[in-house]
Amino acid sequence: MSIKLTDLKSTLFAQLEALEQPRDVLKSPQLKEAYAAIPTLSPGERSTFGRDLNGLKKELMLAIESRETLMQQADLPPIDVTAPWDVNKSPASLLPVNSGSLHPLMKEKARISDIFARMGFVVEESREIDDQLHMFETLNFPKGHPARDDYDTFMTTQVDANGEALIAPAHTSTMQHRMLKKYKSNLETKNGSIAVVVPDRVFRNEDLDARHEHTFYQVEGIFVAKGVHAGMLIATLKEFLQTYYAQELDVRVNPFYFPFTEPSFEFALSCPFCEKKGCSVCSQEGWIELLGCGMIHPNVLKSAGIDPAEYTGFAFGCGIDRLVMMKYQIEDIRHFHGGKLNFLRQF
Ligand code: FA5
Repeated sequence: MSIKLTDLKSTLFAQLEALEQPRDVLKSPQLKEAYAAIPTLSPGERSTFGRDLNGLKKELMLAIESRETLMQQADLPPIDVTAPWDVNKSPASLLPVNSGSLHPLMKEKARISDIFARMGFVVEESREIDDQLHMFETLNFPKGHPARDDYDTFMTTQVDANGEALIAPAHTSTMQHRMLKKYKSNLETKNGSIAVVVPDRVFRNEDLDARHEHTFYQVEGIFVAKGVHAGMLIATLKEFLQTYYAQELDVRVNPFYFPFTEPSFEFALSCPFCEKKGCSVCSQEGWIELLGCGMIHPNVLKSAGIDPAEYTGFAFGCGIDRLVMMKYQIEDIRHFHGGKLNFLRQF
């Protein structure tokens, strides 16, 4: 018996390592030769050699399969250990990949900014922590003013240079003073004006319901020039709202009070959920308040160094969440931050 199985094994495993297709090792001439030798052996040798050769082939098959598995894995992308798993499946599998989308409020914020930009307004950002000087004092709310209570918000333990707690702004009007100062030099140019909108996030210590969130979005508008009057304010807002909703609207303008505007107004839109009959979304009023506005108070202009005898202006602060609720007939503002994919996927 001239074929030694230990030598054959080394030869076959060396061939396997070198081959691109592991299964081609089964066509090895040395293996064929070993099988061909079986009938030539004596009956005693035949059964031992045949059994050992079959054992060697089994080992070879296992080695082929493990090399094939390794080769397949080398083609796979690396495992992302942060990927989300669907643990409700057994065994757990990767969740299907759905490309995400912008949150509906962010999409609408971009649309709103776009409309105002086309109307000639500059778009600026607000901030998520501010001081009481900008939130109140420069807006004509002196210390202890009772209207401060309407803007109750979250406070930090950190204090500013005056020893006052920093706060999460309750309205985008916190940017008015900064914007008036930043764009004041525009007024000196011929037909110059300040025209700015600030769409951003605000925070309130609020009793939550279908219309009230603790974190929501507003868009602040500021326009200052010579000879600006309330008719311009109402026309600008109507133009914006009709462009946004792409239709004629049923709007109600009521006198209101804000310390930083005089006169002040409140704009409401007829409730799309009950056609003015009254329902839980509009608190049985038939109208939904969308925004507050008015002619900028002379003290606010003065504190930014603008002479109110020469310039007048209007300002408004509109709830973006409410605008979007009206547009898509969303009956509860809390859906926006509820994190439900079924809700978000509709947009
Ligand atoms: C203000 O915040 C004033 N800064 C608006 C303003 C700006 C007046 C400039 C004059 C000049 P008010 O608190 O009414 O006003 O809020 C304005 C709008 O924000 C409301 O009309 C409403 O649409 C929205 N809003 C107010 N509170 C909430 C809340 N908790 N959840 C959702 N939206 C709200």
